[in-house]
Amino acid sequence: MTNDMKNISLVIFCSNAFRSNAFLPSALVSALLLISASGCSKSEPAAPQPASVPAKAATISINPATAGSVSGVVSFKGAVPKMATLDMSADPGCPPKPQPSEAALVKNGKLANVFVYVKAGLPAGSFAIPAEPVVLTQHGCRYQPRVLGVMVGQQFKVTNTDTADHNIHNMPHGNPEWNESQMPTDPPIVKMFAKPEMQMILQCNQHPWMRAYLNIMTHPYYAVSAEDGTFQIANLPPGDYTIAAVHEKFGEQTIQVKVGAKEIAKAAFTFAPQ
Ligand SMILES: [Cu+2]
Repeated sequence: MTNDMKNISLVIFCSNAFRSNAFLPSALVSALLLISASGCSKSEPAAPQPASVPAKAATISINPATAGSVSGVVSFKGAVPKMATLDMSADPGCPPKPQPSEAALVKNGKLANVFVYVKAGLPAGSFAIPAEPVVLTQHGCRYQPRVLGVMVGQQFKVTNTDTADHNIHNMPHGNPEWNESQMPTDPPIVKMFAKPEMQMILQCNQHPWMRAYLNIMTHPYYAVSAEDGTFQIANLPPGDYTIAAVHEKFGEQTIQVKVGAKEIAKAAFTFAPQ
């Protein structure tokens, strides 16, 4: 029996979790099933774990000769919410002076930390999963970055560069929940997600002000607005798209854009106090 045949037989006995998931493209499901199968039978020799789902799982190739992009800025109009001050001084491993909250970062009328993504319009199929992990760092007793995205099946790595102990705890709506402490000398915590999910909250049980928002995507077409409100979503096949922008306090907005071949389509969002 070849290794592939063994994996297939293991899938039949071991894994039901991914088969019925309508969100997942079939090729990606196959890759996830193989990963799942390799760890579910003690009688089988341990297969080497791939660093990520191999690129061959992708069924959609983007033609660089026609790919376009969406570029824009997120503005904020109205009274800027007052930033709370965070007192971290109870933990000697955290900054001793009061720190500003990051819940609403407005500068010169532009809003940062808005997750902008393609909500509809992409061709059916699966997209290549980056081999590099998405990294969330605990630094200065904050999550850096506060808002981020990762693809289904991509590695998500959590590191601790502080002298403080942290405890990362996710609040999922469909993926498994975990709650793990991480000492300063501990190796990175590495996770992978099987289901798409928006705005999954990550928090620290040691430091209640620590919070991050993780968006688990089936495609790579997303960005987070920078301090000046700008964002860019590149390498898009030409088409008509619904672009959404979501902020932890100010909700979600959508707009329609048309991306022509080699074109940079403009997109603008304006949020206001709620
Ligand atoms: Cu912490």
